[in-house]
Amino acid sequence: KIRTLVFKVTGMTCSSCATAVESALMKLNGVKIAEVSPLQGVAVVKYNPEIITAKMIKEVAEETGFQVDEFP
Ligand code: 9UX
Repeated sequence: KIRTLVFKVTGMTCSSCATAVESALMKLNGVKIAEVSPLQGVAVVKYNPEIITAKMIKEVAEETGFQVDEFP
């Protein structure tokens, strides 16, 4: 079962930023798809919650230097 989460990503100013976040997320076991829009400051992540948690996704995404928050 795949779950889709939308995160708010604060601080991206160019498309390379978005690519960096996407690459970091796509390396994760359990993440199927990560699409990041630098203009909207949004990351859409499709993942398997039996393999990885939303918190882990947030923490890895933040290692790229941006603040990442789950939309409530
Ligand atoms: Mo984007 Mo570049 O926000 O160092 S500015 S990757």
